[in-house]
Amino acid sequence: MKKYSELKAGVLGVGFIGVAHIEALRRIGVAVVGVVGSTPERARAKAEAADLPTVYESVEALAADEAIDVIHIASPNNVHYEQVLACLNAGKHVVCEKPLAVTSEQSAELVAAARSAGVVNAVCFNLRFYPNVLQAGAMARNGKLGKVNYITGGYLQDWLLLDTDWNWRLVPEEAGELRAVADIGSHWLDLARFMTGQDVVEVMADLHTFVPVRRHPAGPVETFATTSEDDDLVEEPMSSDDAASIMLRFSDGARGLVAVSQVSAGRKNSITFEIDGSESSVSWFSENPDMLTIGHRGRPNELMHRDPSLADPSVAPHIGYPGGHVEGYPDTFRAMFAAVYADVASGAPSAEPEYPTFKDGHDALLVTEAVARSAREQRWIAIDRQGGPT
Ligand code: SOE
Repeated sequence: MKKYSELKAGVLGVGFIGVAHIEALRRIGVAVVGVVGSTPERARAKAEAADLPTVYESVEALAADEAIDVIHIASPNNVHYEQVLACLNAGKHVVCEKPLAVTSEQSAELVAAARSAGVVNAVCFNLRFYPNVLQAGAMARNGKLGKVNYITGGYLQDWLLLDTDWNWRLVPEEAGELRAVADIGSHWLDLARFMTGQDVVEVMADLHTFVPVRRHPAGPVETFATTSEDDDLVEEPMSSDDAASIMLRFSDGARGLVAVSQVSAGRKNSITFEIDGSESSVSWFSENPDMLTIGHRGRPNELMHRDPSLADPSVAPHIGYPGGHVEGYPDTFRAMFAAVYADVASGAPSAEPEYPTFKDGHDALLVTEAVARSAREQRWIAIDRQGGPT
């Protein structure tokens, strides 16, 4: 059993999310010894500005460093598959940002490859680790709400509202065909499945492109950054989903409804859910993450503070601070990586990992592919889980 302080990590991708990984790893005491960027020049510039560790020239060079135990992949979606394989083949434990790959064929192969390599494998559905998401899930799965009937909510942002907003996520060759649904809808769909313990079995989806033409600079624009009107802007016709409305059917009979949008003015990173049971409900809003509303029919509703002394016993160990010391988005990475590195420190995945694995990443791709097909064919589409990795 190693101590976290004896473990070494490398990070692929030094954009918004890559730096969030580095910060969280430093908080749990894991040394980040190397990074790789889209180009060595960009990585060196970012490393200089953000006090990042050594820049490696390539993924292969980072994977070849025998001192590194774990590699985090926070690069654009289109290179996840090849980078995960390179790291698995080098015997590394792997934490990959969602989506795990751009197709479920690729993700099925990565599930099998991680299993045969016997290494810890995680997909960064970090939003599960908001303490009140963990609490809501414990209540739903433990019968505290009665039978779970209806799950609703949304994931709304506005950073792609303007026609001058730009990012690699808008480029199908880098991000894949689905955009808002793959980027943030996948988080909400994973939360619904995780909290209820029910798989999504059928979907009916309507996707829409509200910004048909965008104007962007020639070079890359970092996530959540804005483009100046003074740049030399290039016009680009768009076809990926700015927003989506998705109806859901779950494996134990529950129904659901989710709104996904990256063009909702004023919604910066707004996740909401309500889980309605036959006896009670829970509802939550990510921009006020410490509070969980518990709804009742025959008695007053309750407003519960995130508080390790009040939380379900399965939740308390993942809470970092006492009640009232608000925990937010960055803390979800810390809590998730603490769970992942407990397995890394033991040398292998536990029988029931407390974090989302490649299997969860594969399931997310099966669901989002069904969403894309439903929107194309304008009908309910069932998710086929036969024949895939078990
Ligand atoms: C951009 O939409 C983004 O950075 C997503 O890619 C992340 O997964 C989400 O957690 C925050 O917003």
